[in-house]
Order: sequence, then C-alpha cells, then structure tokens
Amino acid sequence: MRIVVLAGGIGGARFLRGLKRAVPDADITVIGNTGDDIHLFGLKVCPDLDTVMYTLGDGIDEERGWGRTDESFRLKEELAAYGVGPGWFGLGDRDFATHIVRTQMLAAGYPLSAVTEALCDRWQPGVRLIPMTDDRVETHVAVTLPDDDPAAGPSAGPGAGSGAGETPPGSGVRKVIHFQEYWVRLRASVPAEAVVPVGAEQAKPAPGVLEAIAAADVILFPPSNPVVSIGTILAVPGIREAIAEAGVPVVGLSPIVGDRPVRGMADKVLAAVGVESTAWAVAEHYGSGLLDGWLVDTVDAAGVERIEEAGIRCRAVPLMMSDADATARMAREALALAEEVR
Ligand code: GDP
Ligand code: FO1
Ligand code: CA
Repeated sequence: MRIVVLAGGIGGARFLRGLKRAVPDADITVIGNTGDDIHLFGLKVCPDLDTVMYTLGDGIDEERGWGRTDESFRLKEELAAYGVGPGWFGLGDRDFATHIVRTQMLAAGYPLSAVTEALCDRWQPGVRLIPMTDDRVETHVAVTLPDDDPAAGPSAGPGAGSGAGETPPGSGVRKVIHFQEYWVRLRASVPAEAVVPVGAEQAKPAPGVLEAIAAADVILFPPSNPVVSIGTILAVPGIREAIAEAGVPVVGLSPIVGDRPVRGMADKVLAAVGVESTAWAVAEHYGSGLLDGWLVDTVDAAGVERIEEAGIRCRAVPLMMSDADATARMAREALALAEEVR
C-alpha cells in the first residue's frame, strides 16, 4: 500500500511511528513542512524535517520532542559569550552537525530535497521524506508586541517619538516576526493577527511530491498543526489541487482534543485564520473538498454528527499518542476509515 502523509514536526513524526508499526510493509512518502525553517548563525535549520528524521531514526530527544538525544548546548553557550544570539532558540551541539552538513550541501548547489535524502541515508527513517518544496518559504506572524518587549524597538515606550507609521506609546508595536520567534521566544503569548507563509505563492512542489500524491492509495493528515504545518504544505500551489484530484481517500486525525491542542499553541494560530479550537471546526476548515474522513477523540464524540453533515465521514476513537501501541491503533483506525470511504 502506498501511503502519503503530510507532516509537521512532533505530531506528524509520532503518528508516523505508529503508522510504520501498524503497516510495516507499507510504502510511505512523507511530505514535510518547511515553513518553520530558519537561518541561524549562517546555517539553514529545518525543524520539522529534522523532527521527522530524528524521531523515525531513533535519534530524537523523547521528552522535548525535538532535537537530539544526549544533547549538550556548549556551542550555544560559547556563541552567547560573544553576544551572538538568538539565545531563545536551543540549537544543541549534536544537532548543529545536521545544520552544517545541510548548509554545506545547499551552498554546493544541491536542492533541499536531495540534501534531505542524503541526511536520511544516515538516519534510515524507513519512509521517503520529501520537503514540500525546494524553494524558500518562511512562515511569518503579524503581532502587536507589548511596548516593553525587547523586540518592540526604540519607537515604543513613554516619551518615544510618534513619527509616521509608529504606534502611539502604550498601544504596543505592530510587527511581523518569524514563526519560530512567535512560537519559541514568545510562546504565542500575544494573539497571532495573521499567519503568512512568505514565498509559498511562488514555490513549486519539490520533485517527487506531486508524483507521490498521484500514485498514492491513501493520503493521511496526521494530527499536525492545521495552520502552520499542514496549512503551509497546502499553500504550495499544486499540492492541494493534486490531493483533491488524486481520487483516493483522504483521512485526517484531529490534533485538537477536548477543544484544546494536545500539545503546543495551535489554538493561537487557528484563531488567526478564524477557526475555533475544536475538532469539528478544524475538519470544516479543511472541508469536504479535501477531506473524505476525519477522526476525532472519543471526548469529542458529540461533534461527529456535525462533521458528517458537512460531508466528511467521521468516527470518534482514542486519539492520544501515549505509546507506540495506542498510536498504531490510531493509524489502523485511519486506514479503516479510508477503506470505508473508498
Ligand atoms: P510541530 O511542528 O512540532 O508543532 O508538530 P505538528 O505540527 O506535526 O503537530 C503539532 C500538533 O500535534 C499539536 O497541535 C498537538 O495538538 C498535536 N498532538 C501532539 N500530540 C498529540 C496526541 O497525542 N494526540 C493528538 N490527537 N494530537 C497530538
Ligand atoms: N522548540 C522550542 O520550543 N524551543 C527551542 O529552543 C527549540 C529549538 C529547536 C532546535 C532545533 C529543532 O529542530 C527544533 C527546535 N524546536 C524548539 C522545535 C521547533 O522549532 C518548534 O517547536 C516547531 O517547529 C513548532 O512547530
Ligand atoms: Ca513545526
């Protein structure tokens, strides 16, 4: 069975581990989100691709869910001693090696998809991992920073000037910042006013992406972030259309359980696109034009009828990826629902 999975970081990676366990002989292609990518210290960092690669290659720090096992942060400390930041992003010593190899290969002219394949030669994730695009796409978030935020700049605060385009003191400073700064430094502590996948409109699907979708027997949306993970992948022109036209079941699993994200702050970015933090609102956001089936957690069983009325076949099953067996059961449920709608 050929399965295509659109994946972000932790939610996507953990689901994939369960999927591999549920169907060991499946041919799995993962289309990875690269909107979270960031350039730091001259290096190209691809958090979601690395999270999938390390998780499936047994190199992930299980507790954090990102970065390497047995990690240390001595290089980061040395950079900080030179006053070189950002200090808020935890690049570990072992992880740095991945970014150095990636950046070197990109500088030598290899596209990101080829670099990712080379990195996966080491990690043997047991799936084909393809970035959504080889082009640069960066998710940015529009926010109003409090006047006392270090990034608010000199125009903020009492006594600050009020030149053209500046925000009056006391009302905060409107800025567009990188997604990682919003997520990691600010911990989504201010509302996301807009989420923009910068560069997506001009991006082309990476080689193999459209081909894998066209050849798939089933397409799965794991419980990844619907806005900044799966939403960003779908924003690359051609990918959404290819999925809708593939003519095979498309089944998703809700990352929202009991009206909250299981982990992280997906509710903040859902609000930015006008979507409530509920399992059914996320299903309706994808829509019946894209989704054939949707799994919600048993605690959200009351919403099943509403989702089915929207033209999406829905089942309520346990959706907590608490261990490998529970996650494999989720994967089996997703594939069973795919057979029901086929
Ligand atoms: P990120 O890039 O690391 O944020 O990871 P993803 O986008 O792939 O997934 C993030 C989403 O995974 C969050 O919105 C979580 O709610 C969801 N998630 C994490 N663990 C679980 C779980 O055990 N069950 C479900 N249903 N969702 C989960
Ligand atoms: N997430 C954090 O919350 N704090 C970090 O310092 C951090 C560092 C980091 C380094 C490499 C990497 O691959 C991922 C890292 N992440 C970190 C996770 C990641 O950037 C985000 O949680 C996701 O992209 C959110 O979707
Ligand atoms: Ca991510």
